[in-house]
Formats: sequence, structure tokens, C-alpha cells
Amino acid sequence: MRCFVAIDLPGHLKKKVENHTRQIRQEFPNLKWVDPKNYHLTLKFLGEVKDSVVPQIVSDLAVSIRTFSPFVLRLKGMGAFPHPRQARVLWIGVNGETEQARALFETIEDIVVRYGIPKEKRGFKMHLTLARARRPVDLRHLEHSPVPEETFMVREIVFFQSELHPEGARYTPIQRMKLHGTGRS
Ligand code: 2AM
Repeated sequence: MRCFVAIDLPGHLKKKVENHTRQIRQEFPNLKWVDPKNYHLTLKFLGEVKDSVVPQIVSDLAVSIRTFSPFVLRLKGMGAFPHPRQARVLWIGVNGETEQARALFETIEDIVVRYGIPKEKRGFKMHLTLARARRPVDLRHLEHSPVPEETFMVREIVFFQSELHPEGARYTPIQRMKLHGTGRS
């Protein structure tokens, strides 16, 4: 199955972002807008993995992830990859205890590399993808646009299945893995 590991967002925050971006979603109908119920922060994209090894990967991940403590993140302004002038991805950035998220990313990478999943070459930059462009588009005027600056607590990490359909991606939580640590950094 095609899968990835991510931080899900609280429902009320997804709703706030949805409301906040309503106008620009109307302004740019040619972008492929992510369905607000699918908003998430990817820690690691695994890609296609044999169904038979998924339970072992999930179990290995859960054992390490549970040693982490819950931590706080906050959404910050908008940005674009690879460059706002020729954007392919419009996103919202993240502030707060991002070093915790990075530590999780590194831990997850070290586990899944044992299953033949390559390490990320582009570096880790956590983001909430709002939209993808079919071809590069100039989104400079949206850079640093304000977003709901709400703090939220990360208490679990989710292993998602991603199914691609013509009407858009469907993400299904396969396993929710709790952060049980008490002060580990
Ligand atoms: P993105 O939002 O920046 O596109 C599910 O596809 C999730 O995995 C998305 O959040 C996506 O990030 C992320 N991802 C990372 N690398 C990917 C890749 N090579 N192909 C598809 N998705 C990828």
C-alpha cells in the first residue's frame, strides 16, 4: 500500500484553515486544493510498501514513538515550494516545538530505512499543503499571508494509507500511535 506518517490536525483547526482560505481558494480555481478534511503535517512519506510488512513497520514505529512526549506546534504564514515565483505547492508553515517534530522525523527515517525506504534528500521542512499546481505558478503575493495562529498539542502520530483517485487522494488512518513519554527530548 501507498503510505505516509503524519501529524493529524484537530478538527476545529482544519475548519479554521478552511474558512481562512475560502477566498484564495475561489481566486485560484486552477490550483488543486487539498480537501480540508485531509489537512495534515507529513513527517515521512513511505511510498509503496508491501502490505505484508506494514504491521511490522507500524509496530517498530509505535515502540519508538511512544517514548516521545506530547509537544506544541503553531501554524505560521504561507509559503510555496520550490519558489513562490514558480510555485508547485502552496503551504502553511509551522512554529513551536518543531525540534520535536524533527526528532520524530529522524527516528522514523532510521526505522523505515531498514525496510528499504530511502532517506529524504530534500531535507525536512514541515508544512501543511494547501494546494498543488499542475504547472509552476506565481504565488509571490500570497507569501507570508497570515493564517490562524493557533497552538495545538501533538499527542499522537498517525500511519496513513494514501489511495489516489481521480477525484482526489483518500487518506485512511491505519494506526494511531500515542506519544507517551514524560519529558524526553
Ligand atoms: P506534500 O503535501 O508536500 O505533497 C501524502 O502524499 C503526503 O506525503 C503529502 O503530505 C505529501 O507532501 C507527502 N509526500 C512527501 N513526499 C512525497 C512524494 N514523493 N510523493 C507523494 N507525496 C509525498
